[in-house]
Amino acid sequence: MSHIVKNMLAGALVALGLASTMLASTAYAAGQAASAKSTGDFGPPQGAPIHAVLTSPPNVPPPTNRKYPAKVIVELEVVEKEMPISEGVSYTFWTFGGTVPGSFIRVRQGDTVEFHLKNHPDSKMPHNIDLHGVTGPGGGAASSFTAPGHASQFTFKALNEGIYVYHCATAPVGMHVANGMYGLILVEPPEGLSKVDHEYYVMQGDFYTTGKYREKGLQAFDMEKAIDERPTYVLFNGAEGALTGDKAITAKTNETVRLFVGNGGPNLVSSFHVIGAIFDKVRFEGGSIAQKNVQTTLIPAGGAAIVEYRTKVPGSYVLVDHSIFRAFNKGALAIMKVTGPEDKSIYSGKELDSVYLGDRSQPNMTAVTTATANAASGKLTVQDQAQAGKALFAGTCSVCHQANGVGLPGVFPPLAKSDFLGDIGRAIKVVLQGLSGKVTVNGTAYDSVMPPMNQLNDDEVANILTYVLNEWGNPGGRVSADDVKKVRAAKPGVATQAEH
Ligand code: HEC
Ligand SMILES: [Cu+2]
Repeated sequence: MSHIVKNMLAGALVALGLASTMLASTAYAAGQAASAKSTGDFGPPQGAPIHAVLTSPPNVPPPTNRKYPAKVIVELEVVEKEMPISEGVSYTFWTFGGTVPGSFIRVRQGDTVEFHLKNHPDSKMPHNIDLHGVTGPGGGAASSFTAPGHASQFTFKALNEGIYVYHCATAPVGMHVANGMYGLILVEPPEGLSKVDHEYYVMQGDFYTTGKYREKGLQAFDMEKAIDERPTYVLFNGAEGALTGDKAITAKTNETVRLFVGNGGPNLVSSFHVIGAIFDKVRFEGGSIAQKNVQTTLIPAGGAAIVEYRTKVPGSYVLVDHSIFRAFNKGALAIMKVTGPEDKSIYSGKELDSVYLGDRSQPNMTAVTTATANAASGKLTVQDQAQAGKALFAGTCSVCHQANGVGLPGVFPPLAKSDFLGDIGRAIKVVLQGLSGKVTVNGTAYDSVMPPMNQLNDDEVANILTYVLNEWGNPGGRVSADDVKKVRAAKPGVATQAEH
């Protein structure tokens, strides 16, 4: 064998090795395989122009089911509107299509997209759009600057398949994004995505209000908090409870679920996790490589991922940003409710919603909205307060004192028929400052620790205690937000029993 032939053979072997590695990685990620095979489909648009179906979150438009590139017309309107950000709390959002996140757009790789951006006549601000799926300066931003009552148009070819964020890029850009101006556009690979039973649209964002978390009323944007990256709320789909209780996303057991998860920011990176599920497949960063068996996936601000898993056992699966204070104290919590038969070989336990869901374990918290509205119009009743308090007690206090208020022997004293509750001022103090050391409740001694719960607002403490006073055979009575305010403002003495 000549030298040359030997070298050629070696070269061929190396090439073969490479080929088999490629094969292995192709098999590893089916989606990747498909897109690696396809050379794209970038010919001129065929057929009559198609009007894109846009959907509001958490819905996703149906697959394009197209085998050829088309001209697709997208019409999106910017609307500035006041909407609830939490129960009894509202915020003036700036939206693409009237929702936060904005309408979901779905096209096919190779499509020529004719984009029409309208800005509603009632808008106060000019807006534009930067689509990360666009190849071209500013992602369309410069061509789409639109004053209130105007419309603009630009055209782009969807060159790269994947899931992309779009957002407003009008100065001050951070403020436009913080007000909810972002959404997702899916550019399907030419062969489409694999068939699944459910597709949902979930997008995280951080919000900055002048008032505290859950402080009632219309809240203004706080530029200073935004610059300091100190969000008041971290939310999925623009509001607390947007995807919990009777608004939870749903599936049956043994179904495939695909989540398009975006992060609008403006500031935070999301550690996206579903409690109780393992992602079978994640197209992290929205890219074409699929990672398997993922517990938590990072979603950068201005980024997105495609997450897929198969549901196996019924129950409530909690979607969180695993930077966990954001989930339990800033609102970054959503629920996927899976129904169907149990499979004891996979999971045998009973369902304990309240452990992870807190006050979101209920169908809704409209009682809080009602109490807030009635307080604002001066018509707040004891019943309103008790109903709102009941909703807040669940998960906040019930974890220890139990849903029926009886506590746990030797550890958590009862709130049901508690003789300790005779002194309302002291009860308020216990909630705001916590309690430790020996206390005697109904003749039984406890020597344990209750953490302070001063993250609760005045109206929340008032409503919780009003609920407690009027429940479980307790004597009744009423605590006002003003009572709580006074105790909070007073010198922080310790809530000992000796004061009694
Ligand atoms: C993490 C567990 C825990 C949570 C949550 C909790 N408590 Fe307590 N609570 C305790 C413990 C423990 C004591 C007794 C402390 C001691 O032994 O000094 C106590 C004592 C009290 C007392 C005085 C004793 C009594 O039984 O009347 C009141 C009133 C009270 N809690 C109300 C509340 C309210 C209202 C909430 C919800 C806002 C709440 N607690 C949340 C653990 C908790
Ligand atoms: Cu804008």
